[in-house]
Amino acid sequence: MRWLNVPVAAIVLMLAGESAGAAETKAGQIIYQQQCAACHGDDRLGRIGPALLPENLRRLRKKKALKVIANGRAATQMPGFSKTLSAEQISDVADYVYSKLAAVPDWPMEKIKASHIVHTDPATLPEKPEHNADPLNLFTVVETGDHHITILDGDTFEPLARFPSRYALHGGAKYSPDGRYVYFGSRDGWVSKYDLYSLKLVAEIRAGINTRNIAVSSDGNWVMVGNFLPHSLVVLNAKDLSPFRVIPVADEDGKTSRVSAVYNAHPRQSFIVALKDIKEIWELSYDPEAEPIYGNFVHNYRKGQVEAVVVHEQPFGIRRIKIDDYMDDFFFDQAYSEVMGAARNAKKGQVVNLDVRKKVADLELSSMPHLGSGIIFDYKGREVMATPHLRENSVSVIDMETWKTVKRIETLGPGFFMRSHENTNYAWVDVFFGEHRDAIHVIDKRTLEIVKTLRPEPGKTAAHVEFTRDGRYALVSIWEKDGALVVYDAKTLEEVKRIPMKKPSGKYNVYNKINLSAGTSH
Ligand code: DHE
Repeated sequence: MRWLNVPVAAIVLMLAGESAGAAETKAGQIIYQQQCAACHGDDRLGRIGPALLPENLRRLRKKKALKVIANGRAATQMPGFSKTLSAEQISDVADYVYSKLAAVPDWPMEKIKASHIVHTDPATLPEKPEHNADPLNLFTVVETGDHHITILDGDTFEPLARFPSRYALHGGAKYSPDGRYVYFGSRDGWVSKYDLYSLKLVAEIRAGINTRNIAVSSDGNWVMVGNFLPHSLVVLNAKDLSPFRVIPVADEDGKTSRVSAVYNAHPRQSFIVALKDIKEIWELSYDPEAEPIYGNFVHNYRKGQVEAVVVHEQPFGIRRIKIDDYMDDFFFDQAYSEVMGAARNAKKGQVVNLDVRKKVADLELSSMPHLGSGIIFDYKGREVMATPHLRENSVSVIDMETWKTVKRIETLGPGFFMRSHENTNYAWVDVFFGEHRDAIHVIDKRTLEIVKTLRPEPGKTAAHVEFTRDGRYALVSIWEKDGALVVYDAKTLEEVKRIPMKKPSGKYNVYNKINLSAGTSH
């Protein structure tokens, strides 16, 4: 092993008594402090570069990380280190950044406040759109290939704007109720707000170290951020993203938990939160008329003790719903009174009624699908929910009254996303994994049969479909670094146009989202 400008005595001292693996991690730590800390932070929590923690790097295979350290990352400020570091040293740095921190890092209010950036004073924003496109038929396209966003005109399919995003956005882009603003969450905890009238970035803030997803309230006043690291929810003022409250996530015994996901339950005027490590679902109301919540607990997390029982004033008092099992994520019925969900590894799903606040049925779901993927539609006069599975070659169609599975539609492989629209008879589902990952099945909602399998670019992953506001066109991603959006006529299933994009992971139509189309995610 070669060393970089490090006194031998220091190394000997550091490595004394360490196992081989730990020694490499230590060696990596030293190189990290010299070469990487300036951009990624002394504590690995990120600075101008992203956070380098195993939780944040879960989507990046170690082999790929080695390549990035050696060769840099195109279109970013990440340089390559192959000329400065040996292969062994690069491997040591990778070992270090994939090693867990000794303690769950904190990200308190002061740090959140210090990260706040207002790019454009909200008071200076125009009253009308400064472009000629239909503001409700825009698509926000997240391009994870080079971490950019494209705003696409949904009538002409021409890009209106393209700008850099924070590193690794995940989850759907969320709109203000009038569709004017779009909000993004990154896995690194950054939340960004963009104005679709002036095509300008409004504000950004880092609300966590490793964030799960964000939700926007139906009154347009709040953004709720659910974090993996630290174990917290963070409420932001939607206007300029200034922080309003940090809510630690813990049960009555002080056991803390990661947030699996947070969603806005629009008719309830509340946020519903799924938790990964506590058997509870939380409801936090922002309804100004909501009753105060009694009997919540204040914890001293460091001591693991309950210190007081308090009344939580609204907004955002915590209403706890105890459940039988953990809930990794869930899906709402159209009325938002019931949620269907499951733990990732559970044998059965569960249906929980949010009004009676308990489980009301078991669900024939052997494992939870990738959420944000299910759709609702009418099948023979019954409301059904359909979703692909991450580990099974099928789409489950479930009756939302009896909670029984109506049909399992066999597919060519496990899928990630399913989409439809009120104005089409078809539902589209991708085959994200395996040799048929280039395939998209088109299912007839009236017969639950696959009527066509499209292969937009043979050999290249095809995924994530979203419709134009009128449902006439379906946009499919070619999920490759040099990928594309392929526009299909939703009736003839013929290709209409191809727009080059850098791994367009998801696309979100303003109208369909703000009108809560049953064919898409909200
Ligand atoms: Fe996602 C949405 C969870 C891996 C791309 N994903 C979501 C949501 C959740 C979730 C809870 C809904 C949040 C929302 O929209 O507000 N995703 C998970 C996982 O638990 C999982 C399996 C593992 C993980 O790493 O977290 C996972 N997701 C992925 C990917 O590997 C994908 C394909 C690529 C990526 O960017 O990481 C991916 N997830 C997406 C996308 C959405 C999403 C594009 C939004 C879908 C939509 O149309 O709304």
